[in-house]
Amino acid sequence: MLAIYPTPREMTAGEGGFDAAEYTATKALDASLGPQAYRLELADGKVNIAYGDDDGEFYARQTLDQLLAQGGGTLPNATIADAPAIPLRGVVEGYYGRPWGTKGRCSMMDFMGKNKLNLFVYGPKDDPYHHTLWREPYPEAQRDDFKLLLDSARRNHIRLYWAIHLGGGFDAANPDDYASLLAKLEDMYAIGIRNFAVFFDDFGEADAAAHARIGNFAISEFLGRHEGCGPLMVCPNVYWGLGKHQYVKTLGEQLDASALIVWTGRNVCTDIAAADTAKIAAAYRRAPLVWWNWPVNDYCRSHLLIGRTYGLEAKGMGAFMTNPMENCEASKIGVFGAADWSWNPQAFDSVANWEAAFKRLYPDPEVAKAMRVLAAHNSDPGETCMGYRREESVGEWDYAQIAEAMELLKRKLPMEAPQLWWELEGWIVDLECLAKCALRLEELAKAKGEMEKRYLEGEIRKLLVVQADNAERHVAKFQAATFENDAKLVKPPKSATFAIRPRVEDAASRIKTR
Ligand code: LTM
Repeated sequence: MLAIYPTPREMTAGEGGFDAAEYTATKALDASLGPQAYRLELADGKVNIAYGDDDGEFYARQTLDQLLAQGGGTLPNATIADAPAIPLRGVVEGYYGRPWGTKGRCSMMDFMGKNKLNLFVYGPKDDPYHHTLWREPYPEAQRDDFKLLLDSARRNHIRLYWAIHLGGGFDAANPDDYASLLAKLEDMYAIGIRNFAVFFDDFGEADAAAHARIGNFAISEFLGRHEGCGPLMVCPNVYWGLGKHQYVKTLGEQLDASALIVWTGRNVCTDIAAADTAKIAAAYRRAPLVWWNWPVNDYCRSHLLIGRTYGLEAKGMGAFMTNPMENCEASKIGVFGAADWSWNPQAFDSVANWEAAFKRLYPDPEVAKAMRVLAAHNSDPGETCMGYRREESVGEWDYAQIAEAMELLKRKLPMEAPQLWWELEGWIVDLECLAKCALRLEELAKAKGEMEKRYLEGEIRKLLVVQADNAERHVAKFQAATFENDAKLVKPPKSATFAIRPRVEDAASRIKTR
């Protein structure tokens, strides 16, 4: 069975295959295929690649690499005709919290390239030069970092947008602020940025006329006067809802038609329904750029969100991007889902995609299996002001198997995936403690003798101490790795909050107080 991700639009596999070490390849541009499209024909020792443009050629290579990687030395006889359903699709680093850093971003862009995502929006809320210090140029070291990002984006056929956050910090009546805006855009252009976004979310007043004026100014006075710039992206101040808000209507009317306008859905964190998209498109007077607030966890920072991707309808979207967690490596599970879904929503199989994510991301099968166990119990944001819930701890589970899986991750991740271990240690140890507590509680329920009961209660108390120490260590580690303002918001890790944790906590609290 061929397993290509993202799932190709058309794929026919014939009988048999041929030696992958000895094939001859031809490559030809065929503009009739259209942008980002490609056609791969593999038959009897020959590989023919036709591509609609450079992106299509790049995507054909990604598919061929996957075929080579999984064929065990053989390439199948097969034909693949492929192109994305959503032309612009990717990731927005747009959360509150510890920014990913250049290494994380470059690693994410390599992953995105392999998975045929072509949009990366740089807008971490806690980068001061993006937001509070928007007037200031980046210090030298960070300017060099942008050059690395641009290289990575180029290699991976990704459009890198740099966003400036002007909400609450721009006086639309002050000519000096327009001059400062031009100076900052000019400076970022000199670094090599060609795609610009202006954000107004969460800060400042909902003044649509002012926001349209600022956007139109950036378009006419900057983008229109500089070579090679892509369309302006605007994140409004009211960026959710069904288009009834006067701010949204005015922005739709007054912002230049070339601009992309962000929308998060009927709520800030929500599934995306086509009927809702149609409503906002009418108000925006254009198809929205969907900013999907999943798997971002900045509003529920005790939670790790590595569940499956579901709840999306593509119809009417102009473009799509997922807003991930501050945990860059762990977010790749969600990004893998977003990539597959946005390339071919019709064929998207949410469960199969999620299962495949572990195999693709973690080459050690034992680690892949254990990560699947961790993910089964870490996907629901819990009760929050956003009201967004996700399935968690579905079906039956086995506490011994959970504890064993977490022990395996503790043993293997520090060597095999140190960055992932750095991010996840807190949740792994927490789930291990919960599972071990649950096992002890089961034993306690069956225990007859007083001695045995006291012993088991003691063991549970010890586990609760390990769990509390783990939480403290996690908070200290995350606080040390972020900015002062953000450090106050770091929360202890909590695994399995939907089903397992409440049961264990309830029973354990009775023991604790005895
Ligand atoms: O969603 C948008 C447009 N803005 C912010 C994000 O920065 C934040 O990550 C998410 C989730 O909390 N919510 C927002 O309102």
